[in-house]
Amino acid sequence: MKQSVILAFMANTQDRFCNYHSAKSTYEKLQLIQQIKGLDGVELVYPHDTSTPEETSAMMKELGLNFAAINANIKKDPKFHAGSLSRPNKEIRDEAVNIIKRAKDFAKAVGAPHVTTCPLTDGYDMLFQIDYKAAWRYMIETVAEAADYLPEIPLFLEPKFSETRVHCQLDSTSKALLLLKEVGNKHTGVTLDVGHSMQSQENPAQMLVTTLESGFDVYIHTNDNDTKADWDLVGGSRHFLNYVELLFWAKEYGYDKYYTADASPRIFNVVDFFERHTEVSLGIWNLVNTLDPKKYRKLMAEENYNELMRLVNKEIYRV
Ligand SMILES: [Mn+2]
Repeated sequence: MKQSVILAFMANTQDRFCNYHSAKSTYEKLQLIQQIKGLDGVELVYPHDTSTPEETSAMMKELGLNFAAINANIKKDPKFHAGSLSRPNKEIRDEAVNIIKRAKDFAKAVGAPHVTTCPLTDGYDMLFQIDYKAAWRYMIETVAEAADYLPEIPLFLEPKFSETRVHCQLDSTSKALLLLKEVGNKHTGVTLDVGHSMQSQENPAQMLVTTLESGFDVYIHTNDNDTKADWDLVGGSRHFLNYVELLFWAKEYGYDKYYTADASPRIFNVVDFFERHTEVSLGIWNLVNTLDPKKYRKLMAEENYNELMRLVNKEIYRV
């Protein structure tokens, strides 16, 4: 199991009420990642965490870290606060697509495997706020253009139910999958964020399988929450069995990308917080490797639910 983390969580973050931790340079954040046991990958946000490909690569190499993904940020700039890929204004849409294209150029230059983007500002707050027809058509058009560019660097879309819009345009894994079906480019996939999926009342394991069976790739972000909001807690801290089931199916499909922690330390010590995350993630991975998938899938085929429950109690919960 390869584990990585999103660089931004190494330094100051904020919610509506508080600021947490202090600001750090990209190099200082990378140095902190190097201290965390169980991590050797980084997801960097383009363009906020990156300088030139040469400079960024040199820092990563010096610290012995690998690129898990490049995250194209199409929400932070004030011009994108009300949306980016689905906006009526073509200039804004073009600028968002351009950021994804430049992120792909950057990924190629540094040897990162793919680009992911989370269009969190696309969507709406009130009813009668946006033209759903135009927004959906624009979203297909802009994602298609971004996906067509440099296809050797695949583009992953990360859906989320809510925040920053009250209702995001890509409000579930299914909606992202539907968009990818409309776009019809095989060099695309879904960034399956465990917490986002659960906030959309999905089961992450089922959505992993559904996406892969539909012919699209998956990249996994790990964390946990209470299913009501995207709290970005340590993995398994509230939904242990969901995490076990996700890794069970990821292993069945031979998932070989990084598992990237998209978790926010807030009141916790940053290094300790991520060590508890990598520890539980690796622990669950090791646990999954003790299970016999053939046995489980045979019982599923036989609809032997009682024996499956017994096995979960005995082999997973170990009670
Ligand atoms: Mn995420």
